[in-house]
Amino acid sequence: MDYQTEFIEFALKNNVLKFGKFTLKSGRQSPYFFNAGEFNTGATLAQLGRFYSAALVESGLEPDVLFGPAYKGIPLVTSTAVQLYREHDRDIPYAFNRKEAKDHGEGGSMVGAPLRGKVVIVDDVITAGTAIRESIALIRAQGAEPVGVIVAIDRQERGTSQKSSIQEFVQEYGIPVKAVITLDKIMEYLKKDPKYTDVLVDMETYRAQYAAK
Ligand code: OMP
Repeated sequence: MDYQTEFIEFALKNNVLKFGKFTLKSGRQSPYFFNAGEFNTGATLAQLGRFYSAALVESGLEPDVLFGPAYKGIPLVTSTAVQLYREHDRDIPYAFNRKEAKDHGEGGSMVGAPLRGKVVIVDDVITAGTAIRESIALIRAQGAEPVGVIVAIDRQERGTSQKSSIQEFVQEYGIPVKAVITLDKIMEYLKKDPKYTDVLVDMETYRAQYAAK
């Protein structure tokens, strides 16, 4: 089994990938939702880090530092760093931000390794791309260079044009985005199991309405 199929099964089993009615940050009504926050045990987080680290290695990116945007990116970047070391023998410093800048103690809004050199962002989902643009600005403000983004899922939805938000992002910034899985891959998987027949109808409708061309 390829690691993407393995990841879909893992996400379904842990109720991270869910079907129903969900309102997205963009306001779109989606028949599915991917909630990385549901990877909330030691075992699932360790496994999740394995998928992210596999995607990072496959991307060919060679970061000096990994960055996980608050809040959901924090456990993701941590487990990715751990598994990069354990599974791939690569010990890479990591950092994350606070949502509220601290004005006492060590101060500032960054925690962990200093952001310098080439930085790869580790995040959960890109839909419209708002969150990821904030991370780019944050990294540049520290004088470092964002060189790539690893996310769990590419929903392949239109941004402001006919292209997907990820395609728009890549074009605008020249920074590659690697997703462990895509909407196409999820649908391909669902097609193989009759129990998802109804879900697939809703997914097709949604894709017809919002998918990138
Ligand atoms: P954008 O800022 O529009 O790219 O949305 C990304 C954010 O949407 C993620 O960081 C999540 O908080 C949330 N999200 C999910 O977690 N899973 C989904 O399947 C869809 C969304 C979303 O609201 O679009």
